[in-house]
Amino acid sequence: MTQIKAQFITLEGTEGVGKTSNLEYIKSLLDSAGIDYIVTREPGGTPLSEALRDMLLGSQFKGMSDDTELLLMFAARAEHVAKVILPALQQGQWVLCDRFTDATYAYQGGGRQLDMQRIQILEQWVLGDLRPDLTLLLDAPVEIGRERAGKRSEPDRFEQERDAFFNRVRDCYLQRARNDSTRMKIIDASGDLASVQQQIKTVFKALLPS
Ligand code: Z5A
Repeated sequence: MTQIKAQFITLEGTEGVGKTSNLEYIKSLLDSAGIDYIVTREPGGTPLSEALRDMLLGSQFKGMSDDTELLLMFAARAEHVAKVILPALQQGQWVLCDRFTDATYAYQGGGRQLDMQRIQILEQWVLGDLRPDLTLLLDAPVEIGRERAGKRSEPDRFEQERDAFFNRVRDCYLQRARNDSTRMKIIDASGDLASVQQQIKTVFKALLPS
């Protein structure tokens, strides 16, 4: 079997597009290929980052400023990268991460309309040269994702935003994917799970050792 360097793979998309559901499918593809990997998420992935996640998503600090939100996202990421992501990649383990910095560009940049240059500065500071090798952008109209997510649980601090916010988030994701099409693959997530998984399988076929 050809050995390839440990890959850093991220999943992105607006709420309810099916990241969690398809993560299970991706795990099954990696398992079948005998790949050693870890699964993690953002914000979160370490005890400190999970505590920050609770602050960011919960209702306790509902009125936090947009800058605070941005800085907390990167504080959580700094800890996650240092304690989990880099050590795993250095040991040859693949990393499968539910959301990463593209989410900051999309939500804090697109959604909250914060200055993209500030995000770039923080990205450079916190990540240095680290970038995902592959990002799957699960894309579906905002109404479809909201309808799917709505069937599930109490809305978090982001899920309480209006459709205009999520449409800016989606537009930003799509723009980034068009500008970086080698790394970011757009998956049409509006159809049934089987059709989404078929597209994911095609992307992974090109990546996994044969
Ligand atoms: N955030 C941020 O602002 N800045 C950042 O830098 C980062 C994050 C990293 C937490 O994300 C929030 O943090 C997020 C952005 C912000 N807020 N929002 N919105 P999260 O990933 O934990 O939360 P989420 O985006 O809301 O994820 P989710 O609701 O768990 O959605 P999902 O994982 O994409 O969907 P799912 O749970 O797999 O599926 C939802 C339902 O749809 C479920 O019942 C499935 O069975 C069903 N489903 C899934 N796919 C299909 C298809 N194809 N057909 C039919 N039904 C389906």
